[in-house]
Amino acid sequence: MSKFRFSVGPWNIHEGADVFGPAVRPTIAFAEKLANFKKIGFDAVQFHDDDVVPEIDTKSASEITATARQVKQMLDDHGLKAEFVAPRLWESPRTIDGAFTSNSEAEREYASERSLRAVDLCREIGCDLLGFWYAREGTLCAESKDMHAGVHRMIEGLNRVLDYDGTIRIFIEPKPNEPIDRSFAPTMGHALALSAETIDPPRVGGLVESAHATLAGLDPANEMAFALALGKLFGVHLNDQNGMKYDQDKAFGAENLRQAFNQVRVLVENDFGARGEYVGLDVKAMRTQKVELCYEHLKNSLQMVRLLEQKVAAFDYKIQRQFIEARDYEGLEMYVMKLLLGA
Ligand code: XUL
Ligand code: MN
Repeated sequence: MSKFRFSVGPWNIHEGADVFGPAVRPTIAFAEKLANFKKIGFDAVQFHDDDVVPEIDTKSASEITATARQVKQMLDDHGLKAEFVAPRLWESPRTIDGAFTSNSEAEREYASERSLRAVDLCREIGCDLLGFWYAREGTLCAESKDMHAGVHRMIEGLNRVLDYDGTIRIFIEPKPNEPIDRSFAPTMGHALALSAETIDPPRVGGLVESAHATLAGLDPANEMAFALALGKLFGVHLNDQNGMKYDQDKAFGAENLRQAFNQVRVLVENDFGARGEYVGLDVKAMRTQKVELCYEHLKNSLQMVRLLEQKVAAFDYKIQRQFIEARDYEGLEMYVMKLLLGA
């Protein structure tokens, strides 16, 4: 049994297209995904705004509300909650040069308006958390944007949302690159610095994705611990990543078991989840995976969290203290590796 409640996004079951090749698996209907999510052991669903309302930019306000209510009903029918809504600010022709940091004022305004619609969606589907992954806030050409102005525009964008709804909470999900080269919010430190400058800092926190931290050359467990220490870890996206290359979203623990252990340890030690937070996954099946087995990466990731919770329960804090007192960190490291190997 896990002490955590888990969430997953519908995009985590996908058709397998990558930058160099087309889809290799058929599309699975949303209702079927929900049924399987529940069966596998998830409690909540993460949404982009257009996961709730497809082609949201072409829909009227009443169409948006009607579709959102249907989705809420489907969640209720499956015994699932909504965790958050994240406006998808990276696919529109109006966000080619960024959203809040676009060089075009009209495009910046589009980003804000679309974010406010995402707040409405949160309310319709029953959550109070809005997510910002700043996919295109940064540069491909280093000289193309004024970062000083960009930072203030991102804060302004956050303030617009905070001002629009007095109880909505926002997380920033930092990522250093991809699709942008130089991101304006690459790490949790950047995210929380932005938070501190808003009109209501307690309502703006961060979400750590393991792969994003790894892409920044950082330890995901430390990124989590940093946000936890400041009371700012609003969510996590557990997954894994082999070094600093393209974003892989591999099954949790598949690449770096010790780092995965330390992520679970930090979450357990700091009572993550006690304020209603979910342990979210953001994992993608490999392109080679056949459709009959396209949920395995989710099952495996959940199993890995649970197995690592057992390892955390077995972690002997007295032994840890003895090694710390002797300043024998070689010994402590070997103790952890033997614990993980069951040796
Ligand atoms: C992209 C990523 C997104 C966010 C949600 O790398 O992780 O799926 O988690 O917008
Ligand atoms: Mn993510």
